[in-house]
Parts: sequence; structure tokens; C-alpha cells
Amino acid sequence: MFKKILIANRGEIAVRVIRACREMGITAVAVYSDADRASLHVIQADEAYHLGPSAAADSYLNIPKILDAAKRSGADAIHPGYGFLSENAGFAQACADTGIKFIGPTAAAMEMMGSKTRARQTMAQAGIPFVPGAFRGLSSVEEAAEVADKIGYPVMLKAAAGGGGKGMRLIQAREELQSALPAAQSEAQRAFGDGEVYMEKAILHPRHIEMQVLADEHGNTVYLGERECSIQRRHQKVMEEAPSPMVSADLRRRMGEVAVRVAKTAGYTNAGTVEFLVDQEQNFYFLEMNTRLQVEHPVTELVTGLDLVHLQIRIAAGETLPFAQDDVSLRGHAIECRIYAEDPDNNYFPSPGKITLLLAPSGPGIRRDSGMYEGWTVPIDYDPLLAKLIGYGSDRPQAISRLVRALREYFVGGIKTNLALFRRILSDPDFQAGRLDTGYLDRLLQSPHSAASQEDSKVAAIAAGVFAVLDSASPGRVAERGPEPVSHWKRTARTEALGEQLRTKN
Ligand code: MV4
Repeated sequence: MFKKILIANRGEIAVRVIRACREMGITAVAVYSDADRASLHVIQADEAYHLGPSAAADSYLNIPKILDAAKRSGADAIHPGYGFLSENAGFAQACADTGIKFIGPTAAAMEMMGSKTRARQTMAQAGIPFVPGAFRGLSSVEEAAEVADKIGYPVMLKAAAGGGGKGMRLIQAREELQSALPAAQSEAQRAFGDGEVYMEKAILHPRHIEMQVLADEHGNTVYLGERECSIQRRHQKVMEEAPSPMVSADLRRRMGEVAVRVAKTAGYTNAGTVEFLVDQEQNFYFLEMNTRLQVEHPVTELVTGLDLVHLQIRIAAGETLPFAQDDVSLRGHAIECRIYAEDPDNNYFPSPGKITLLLAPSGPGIRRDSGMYEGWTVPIDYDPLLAKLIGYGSDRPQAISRLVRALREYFVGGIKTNLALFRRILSDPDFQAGRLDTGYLDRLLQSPHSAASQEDSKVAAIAAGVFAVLDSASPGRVAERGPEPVSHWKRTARTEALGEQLRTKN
């Protein structure tokens, strides 16, 4: 087993990996940029090495600097977390060349999944179901029109080097190809340094469901069930859950077996995620494979009872998987909320700043993976994810009610967050019924309720006063309205009062 692991990341995921190291008796080494001198992962680690200026290119994306810190610390392995260098095949190879174990797949497996056209070719040969369309880049509008005629409109143009929806275009009819193809190609060139664009049939109102896999270095591969990831905005996931409320045991087994075949075909090792689109008839299609530990891994941990980071480390150290597919069982339900430092009143634009007061929830069925603390200043330089709040219960309704309760306990003062969005999603009838697809959140945010929820907080505070008077004057009338609306107004008034207190404290 490793003695010392360097975590080439920051924020909540660095803290998550440090926790696993502690539990396993491994020394945890943090790295940090100027902006992160006082960040939680630096405080929590056993050792910390300064990388350089705040810009990611000078710190968390700088391979020579990270390898230098690893050598100086004497780390025998590197955990990349997610984002930054986690899916960089060059980094995985550089680690291998330096004799430091990269906790993740090999550079070759990463490269195979890095090009979507290459992945599609390989997966098609292995009999994996994929979205109909082209296997190579389009070289002309005429060729694009031919492919589109074959598969039928609407179609999607996608960047081969892309992922996460960047550079994607929906094409309804042939006329649009003339300008859309060259535009997509130059956009892909600018964004990924690779202008290859290919075509797929568009799946309308799909669900985004992903399957967690785990593979050791001795040929054993298992799937750990799916995560429903349809609640997202601008290709940014906001809420994930396991299991998906719409996946039957039969569909899970079929998707899981395909995911294992994808991993085996790619020669995949360690933890990975196979992404699928699922259409309205429950057909599923391979989309891409994420060759890293994902943000949303905790929901899988809660329903499987497994610790994915422990297992990643054990696999990287050469151990065989300590269980077989038949030993994996799912129990209960878990839902994750991604708490971002962003301003709901300003189109969810990042909103960094100092956290002046932090009241954090806990209690039954609540897990919180956080990178923030009271007094810390959220830097503007990185992704604004602050924390993940995960509710767990024996069934979905219990997971929801625990989350609703925990969200009421959560208070982050001094900065804007998206916390209120989760209260809204969790109380939405469509969410509660599990009626989700990738358009769900945009529809919710456009629905009339949003105008009311964005009402000026001063108006809410005045209304709270009115309701408080009504409350004491005629309790019967208030009771008729039910406990929810009343407590909402009261809560608004209390939150407002807390805000006043804060302003005087600063
Ligand atoms: C699609 C699609 C419909 N048809 N491909 C967006 C992210 C990237 N990983 C793939 N994406 C999509 N690919 C075909 N052929 C719709 C999406 C899509 C989507 C996928 C997952 C999660 C959210 C999404 C939101 C809009 C579109």
C-alpha cells in the first residue's frame, strides 16, 4: 500500500480524498495556489506544497510543478480528483514515467475515450448500442447532408474532442447545415484545438443516466448502479440521484452489463463512468466515458455502502477487487445538491466573496462534502462549487424530506448561493414524481413560480410582519393555509433578521 499520496486538486474533492487517506493510514499531501493559501484542503492535509500563482495554468494544471511537488514530498501516488488534470492522458503518462502511480486509468484508456469518434468506432465493433450517426469527422456540407438524410432529422453536430455539450448544435433541416457545420468546426478548433465535427441523430427529451464502473488491474470489472443526472443547466449538473427513479431492475442490469463491456473494450482500470442517453421508450445509447472519479460519486457510495476513493486507492496499489458483481446490492435512495457560490438573481453568475457566517446541516441521513469554512474567502479563480449536500433515506420520499430539512438548517452568509433553488426543485410535483429529462430545470426556471421566488427580500420581510400579525390575531385562518406557507414567511423574516445581525457584525 502507498505511504504518501499527493492530491493534485483543491476544494471539496481534495478534502474528500484526504479523508480517505487518513482512514487508510496514508499521509496526505496537498498542493495549493496563491488563492488557496488558507483553503480547507491545505488546513486538513498532513503536508502542503505551494505551486504558484492563482491561475490554473500556473498551478493545478501545471504538470511540471505538480510532479516537482510530488518528488519533493516523496509521494508514491497522485490522486487527480475531478477536473484539472484528471482526464489528461499526458499527465497520467508523465506520472508513470516518473515512477509515481496515477490513481486512475492508464493514459492509453484515457486517450481512447478522449476522441468521441474513436470511442464510437471501437464501441460499435464491440456491439455496444450507440446513437446512430457518423463514425468520423465530416469534411463537407454535402457529406453532412448525406449522413443526415440517412439517419433523419433532427441531427446533432458534435465536436469529436468535445464533451459536456460544448460545441454541440441541434440541426432541424438541411438548410441549417450550410452555416452550422463550418461554425461548429471553427468553434471546436478554438475550444479544443481540434476542429473535427461529426454527426449523430438527435434524441429528443433524453434522460442523462450514467453507470458507475470499477475495474481492477487483474481483469475484474463490476458496475455499481446508475445515477440519474438529468437535472442540469447549460450542461452543468445541479442535482443527481441514485438509483434513477425511472430505471427498472431489468434496465439497470442491461445498462450495467453494457457499461462493463465498454470498460473491458477500452482496457479500462480504476473507477470510471459510462454515460448514456435514454430516450422516452427506454432505449439507451452509449454517449461517452468519463475516466475519473465524478463529483456525484457520493450518491453511489450511499446506496452501495462502498467507499469509492478507498477502492480507487486499493486498485491503484494493485489489489484485486474485494467483491464480485453478485455481492453488489443497492439499498435506499440518495440525492445530491451541488451548492455553488452563484447569484440566482444574476442568471446564476459566479458570486465569490468572504463567508461571514456558516451554519452547516447534519443529522440523520445527511452527508456533506464541503470545501468551505466560516471566515474563508471563495476565490474567483476556479469552479464555484462550494459543497455537496447529500440526503439519504430508505426510500426516495425519505431522502427528499431529509434534504428539505437539512436545507433549512443550511445558512451561508456573506455570499450568494443557489441553496434556494433546491428547496424549489424538491417541492416541485414533477420532481417528486420523478418526471425528469434534460430539459426539466430550464422548464422549472421559466415557469411562473420563479418570478415570485425572486421577489425582493424586503417585500418578503414586510409580508412576514403582516403574516405574523394575522397569525396571532386569527390562528384559525392561518391554520387553514397549512404549515408550509406560514413557516416560509416566518423563515424569510428570520433569515432577514440574521442578515441584519451579520451586517452589524461586519
Ligand atoms: C445528445 C443529445 C441528444 N441527441 N446527443 C450534451 C452533453 C453531452 N455529453 C451530450 N449531450 C447531449 N447529446 C444526441 N445524439 C442531447 C444532449 C444533451 C444533454 C445530455 C446530457 C445532459 C444534459 C443535456 C442537455 C442538453 C442536451
